[in-house]
Amino acid sequence: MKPTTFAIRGTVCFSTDSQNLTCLENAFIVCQDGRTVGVFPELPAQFEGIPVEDVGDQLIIPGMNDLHLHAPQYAFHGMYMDLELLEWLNQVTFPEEARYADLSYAEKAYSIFAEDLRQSATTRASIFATLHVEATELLMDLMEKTGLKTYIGKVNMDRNGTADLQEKSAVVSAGDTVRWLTDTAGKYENVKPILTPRFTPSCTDELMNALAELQRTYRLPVQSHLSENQSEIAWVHELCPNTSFYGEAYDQFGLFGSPDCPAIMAHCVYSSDAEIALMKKRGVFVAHCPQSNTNLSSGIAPVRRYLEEDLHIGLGTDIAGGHSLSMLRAIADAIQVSKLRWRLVDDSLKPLSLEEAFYMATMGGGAFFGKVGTFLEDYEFDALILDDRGLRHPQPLTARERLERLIYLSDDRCITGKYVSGNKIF
Ligand code: XAN
Repeated sequence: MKPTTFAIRGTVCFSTDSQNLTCLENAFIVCQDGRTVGVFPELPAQFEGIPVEDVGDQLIIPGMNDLHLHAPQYAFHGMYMDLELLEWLNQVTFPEEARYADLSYAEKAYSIFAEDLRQSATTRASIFATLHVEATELLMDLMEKTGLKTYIGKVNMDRNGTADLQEKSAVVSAGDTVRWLTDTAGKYENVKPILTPRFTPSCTDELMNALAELQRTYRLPVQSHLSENQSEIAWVHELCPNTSFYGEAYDQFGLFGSPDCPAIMAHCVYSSDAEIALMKKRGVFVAHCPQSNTNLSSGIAPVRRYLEEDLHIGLGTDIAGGHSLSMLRAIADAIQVSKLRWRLVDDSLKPLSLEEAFYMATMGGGAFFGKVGTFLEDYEFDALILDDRGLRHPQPLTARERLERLIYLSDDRCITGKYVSGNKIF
């Protein structure tokens, strides 16, 4: 039987809020029933005799929460990076996603995705599938087996797709969504459904109305895209002349979330003051995707502003606008693009610190999943064990320095252990 109470001993680093990182050497983290009891310099007397995994000098950090990625696009990650969003969708993304009508292709591609995500730094994720019900269910089955905690969405899109990637009507799209929700209800421990209208240009008003009804019936969270690219924003303005900003195109149907059942909106590169105010009111989670925004030449989101305004904010790899599945890489990317924005766009918004970007990848995004993303008491115990012995250095480094180097230099081979909700993944 799995022990329900155990401790891990090593060098522990975690955020306590968006500004502060705690690092403790030779510390014990005690986990009970999947949750953190606390981090201690010595094992407290009441826990004497529990199993202790001593990881020596290795770092123990909270698991990474990827707020935005597309599983079907993993098949072309690292390719076709020289287009902007709308051309990239039509020429590359939609043709690839159409292939998931073929379950044998879906099985091959999704098996690679699920295994690579299992071995990555990600412990929780919110994932787009495609519009296909069967392939989405297959992805859910595969992700369930990884032990990672994920939200997965069957995509809705009934306009502006391609001949082989578009649902026939709003009625068909909503009907397929109900079939998907019914098929998968109560089936999984680790996987939950999330409503996924692709973005406003992909969904008719009739479909948005039908999804809003499903959202209310099933109390589902929502994920979509928002204010990513200037041509996209101009298009939404044409499609929805009754709205004054993009976010309203979701909100008018009740699909912009609410504080008790929030929506994740990916990108938010060009959100106006009014859009930011509404995001705050509705408790929207911003999924900042710096690598994708660079690859698709979309722009640089004003993340410092979102932090200052106290919006919920996390990071997304946005596979395959983003080319790397690594959330550690996403932390470094977020810091780097914030420096370029500061120098080239707006010198009033200071660049992100390591503390802030690490917080976004762990606690910031983790809040979407519950009490997740840190080692404070009663948070779910999601952890990574990181071995940096391969990153040689002539003199001893502080724990914070070692963490920073791992963020900038490590790859999956440095991840020697991974826990989700107290369960050992590897
Ligand atoms: N808008 C999108 N943006 C993006 O980065 N990736 C997508 O697949 C997509 N669909 C709509």
